[in-house]
Amino acid sequence: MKTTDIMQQLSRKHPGESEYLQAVQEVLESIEDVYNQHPEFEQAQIIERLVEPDRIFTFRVVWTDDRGKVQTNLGYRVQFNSAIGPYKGGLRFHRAVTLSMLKFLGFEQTFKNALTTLPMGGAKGGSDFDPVGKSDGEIMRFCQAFMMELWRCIGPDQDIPAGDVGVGGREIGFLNGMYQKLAREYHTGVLTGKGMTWGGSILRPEATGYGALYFTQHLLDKAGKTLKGKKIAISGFGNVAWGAAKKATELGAKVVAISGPDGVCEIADGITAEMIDYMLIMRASNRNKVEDMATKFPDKAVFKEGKKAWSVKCDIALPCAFQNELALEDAQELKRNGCWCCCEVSNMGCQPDAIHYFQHNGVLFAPGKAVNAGGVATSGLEMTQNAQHLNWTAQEVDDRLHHIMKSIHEQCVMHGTQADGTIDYVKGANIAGFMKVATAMLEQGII
Ligand code: 2IT
Repeated sequence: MKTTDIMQQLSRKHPGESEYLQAVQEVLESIEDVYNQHPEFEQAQIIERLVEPDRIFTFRVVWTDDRGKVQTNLGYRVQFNSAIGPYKGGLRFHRAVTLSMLKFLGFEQTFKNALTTLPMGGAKGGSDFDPVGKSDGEIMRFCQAFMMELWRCIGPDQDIPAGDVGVGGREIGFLNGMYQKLAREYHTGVLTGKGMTWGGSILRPEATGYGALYFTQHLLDKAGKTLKGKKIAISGFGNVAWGAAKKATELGAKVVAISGPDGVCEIADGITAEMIDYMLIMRASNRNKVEDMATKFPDKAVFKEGKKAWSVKCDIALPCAFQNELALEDAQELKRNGCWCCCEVSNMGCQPDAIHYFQHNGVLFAPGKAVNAGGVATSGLEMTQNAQHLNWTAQEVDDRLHHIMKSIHEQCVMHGTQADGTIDYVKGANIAGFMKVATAMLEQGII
């Protein structure tokens, strides 16, 4: 297998699908050597099969806004790979959603889910619906209209969606209500990220951010460092940024920045518990403005319009917002300002040349599919609780999440340790995830 040949074929077949092609290229580059040591993979054409989704559903979603105007959006579910378990992955509602974006996310999800140690295949879905500025009523009507098509594609043993950007507990509630009405099935297991009174798992809302900090702890420990007293810059202020800020603060680090599409809030003395709680209100408002933090806490946060989190001096950068949010110039600015570690929490948050720069300039780097896997892992734990018809305690879920993040870190070290003793976490995560999925495909024949 040669990455360049496969990429050439793929870009001919899927012209213009830039995020998808970027995600595939990153994985192929890291696994090429290992792949070529296994002629049985080549013989079964594992790569050619693995880079294409099993199937894609696309549908029209029509709903009526508060002024009575009819709105038309596009809906998708990409069922990427089911070699190790039923399809599992989030739904993204964002105005920029395209099929290319969901294919990249579904592809990444396949390897990430393999790393969690749990039996879950990869999927992703969503819509170009823009939640910004929408009322609760509009969100509900959109979710109901979206589920009117999606329900036929999913099920607790087939495909289990969850949240992602623009989809949190409120949206999962509206989606689940409509699913039950349409399917006339009242089990709790078809979506994860549910509310605590109707089958949700304690700690699922926090899990992506908490897991990311547990992973960061292991990475720092391996490098002989700790989180205590370190300055952390976080991008975004949504669910993932919230969980990361909460756990980072609890572990003794100082969160000095959060950001949004409008700019950055610099928080010189570190974010407080009150401010972390306020992030939830900011997200629920659908205003999408981080400036609201500085308006609410004028003596603690300073808003800088148009600036990114990466302009704030820090030790550790945690991208928690969107793909490609950290460019080469940002990586260079971070390094100039003394940053020595970047754990990517968003999916494909760093551009390829930024990752390359980090890796060649002594900045510790770990990729999203390892760092953020605590979210989907805890979705897996929610599925187990649903199947058992019981709820675990916070302690039990947290212990399991800890254990899973430790195992993901170990898999990265096992497959990513280089001849000079350094650890390439990108290679480590990609090879570990790939080997599991490829072996499962091989053992199940040509299908
Ligand atoms: O990117 C992700 O891993 C998620 N959005 C969570 C998916 C899930 O099924 O919990």
